[in-house]
Amino acid sequence: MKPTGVLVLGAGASGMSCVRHLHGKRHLIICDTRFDTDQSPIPDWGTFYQDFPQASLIKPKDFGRAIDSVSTLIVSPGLPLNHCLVKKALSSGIELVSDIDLFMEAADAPVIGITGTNGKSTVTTLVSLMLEDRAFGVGGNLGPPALELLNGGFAGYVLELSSFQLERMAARSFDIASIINISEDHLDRHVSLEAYASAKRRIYRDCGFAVFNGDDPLSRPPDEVPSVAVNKNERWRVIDNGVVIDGRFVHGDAIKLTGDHNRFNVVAAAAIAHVAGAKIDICQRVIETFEGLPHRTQTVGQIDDVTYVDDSKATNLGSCIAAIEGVITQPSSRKIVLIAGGVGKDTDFSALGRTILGRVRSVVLIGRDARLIAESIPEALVVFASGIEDAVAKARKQAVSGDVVLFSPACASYDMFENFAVRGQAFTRVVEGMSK
Ligand code: UMA
Ligand code: ADP
Repeated sequence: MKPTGVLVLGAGASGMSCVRHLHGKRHLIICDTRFDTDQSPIPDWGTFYQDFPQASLIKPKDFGRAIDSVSTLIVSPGLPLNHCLVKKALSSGIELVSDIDLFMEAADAPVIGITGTNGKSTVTTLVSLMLEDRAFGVGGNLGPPALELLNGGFAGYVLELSSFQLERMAARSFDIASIINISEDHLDRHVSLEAYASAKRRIYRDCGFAVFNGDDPLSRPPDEVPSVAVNKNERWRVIDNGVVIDGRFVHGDAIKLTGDHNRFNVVAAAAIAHVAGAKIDICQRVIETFEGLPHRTQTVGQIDDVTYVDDSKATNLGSCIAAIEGVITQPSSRKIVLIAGGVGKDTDFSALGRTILGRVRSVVLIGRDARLIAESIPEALVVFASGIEDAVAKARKQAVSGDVVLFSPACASYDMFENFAVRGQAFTRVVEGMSK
C-alpha cells in the first residue's frame, strides 16, 4: 500500500501548528534536529504524547527509516532546504508541503499575502488596522502561525510571509499579494540576490491583484496580474510634503510614523487595504494615529538633549540605511551616532560607508562581524565596543547636544541575543538606566 503519512521536520511554532492541524487526520511523524540536544523544543515527550496520542516523535538518526512510511514532508522555515535530512527525503520522491499550503487549502475567506525585505510587519499591521471593522485575522511570519488563524471566525486574513515560507510553498493564489521592496538579505541561506528575489516573487503566482513598489523593479509582478505600482500611480504615491492615497492628499505632519520608508509603507498599506474593501477615511485615520511597532525606529529616551532610538528590528543593511536616512528629517548640524553589528549574513556593507557620510558622527560596532563591517567605514569614525552596555556608554560620549543615538544593527542578533526583540529590550534598559 502507498504510504500516506506526513513527516514534520521542525517542532517550532509553525511545525507544531501543522501537528495541531493534521493530528487525527493523517499519520504524523515529527522530527527536529534539536531533539538530540539540550535545546530540544519538546523536552518532555510524555506530555507531548498526552496531547497528541496518534503522533510519533523520532530522533534525527531515525529520519531515514521514517521516510518510507510517509508521502509528504513539511519543513520548518528555520531549516534550509539544502539541509541533509531534507535532501534525503526529497530525493526519495516525497512531496514538499508547507504550513502556508495547508492554510491556503483550508482558508474559506480572502487571503492577503505581504512580503518584502523590510517593512513587512509594519505594512501587515497597518493593513490589519485599516481592515479592523471587517474582522481580518493577522499572522504568518509575524506570528501567530497562519494555521492558528483558522476557526477564528475571520472574514479574511492578512499574512506576513518570509522568503523561507514562500520558497517552500506550492503555487497558491492569494487574493491580493504585495512585495514592498527587495534588497540584500539572508544571503547565507539563498544563493544569490536573484534567488532570494525569485523566492519572494512566488507570492504573485495566480494572485488576483498585486500592490508593488514602482521604484523597485525586483518587486514587480508578472504583466498579466492587475496591479497598483505605488509611487508610479498618481493616486497612490509619496510626494514632497506628504502622501497621496486613492487621490487624497494627507500632509506629512499628520503622519505619525517617521521617515520616507514609512511614508511608502502607509501608501502601500492603504492601497492593499482599499483593494480589500477598506474605506479610505479609515485608512487615513490609521495613518494619522498608528505610532509604529516596538523596535522599529522607536524613540526610547532623551538624555542631555540627545535622543535614543531603538531600531533593533533592522536586521539587514537596507533597513539600517532607511533609518539613517529617515531619523533626522531637518537638514541641520544634528548628527547620528550609530550603534550597529551582530551577524552580517554575508552582506556587502560598502553601501553603509557611503550612507553615513555627512550624516553620522561615529559608528559604534558590536558583535561577531564588527571588524568586517569596520572595513567599509572610514577608520576615524569607528569605535569598537564589547557589548550593548559598553556601546551605549561610548555612543553617549560621542554624541553632542541635538544628536540621535541610533541603535540600528544592520545584522541578525543571534550571536549575542535570543532575537531582535530581546536585543532591543537590552538597549532600552541600558538607556533607561542611564537616565535615572
Ligand atoms: N531549527 C533547528 N532544527 C529543526 C528546526 C528548526 O535547529 O529541526 C532551528 C532553526 O534553524 C531556527 C529555529 O530552530 O534557528 C527556529 O526555526 P523554526 O523553523 O522552528 O521556527 P518557528 O518556531 O516554526 O517559527 C517560524 C518562523 N521562524 C523562522 O523563519 C526562523 C517565525 O518567524 C514565524 O513567526 C513562525 O514560523 C510562525 O509563522 C520568525 C523569524 O525570525 C519571527 N522569521 C525570519 C525573519 O523575520 O527574518 C524569517
Ligand atoms: P520586516 O517585518 O520586513 O522585518 P518591519 O516593519 O518589522 O519589517 O521593519 C524592520 C526594519 O526595517 C525596521 O528597522 C524598520 O525601520 C525598517 N523598515 C520598515 N519599512 C521599511 C521600508 N519600506 N524600507 C526600508 N526599511 C524599512
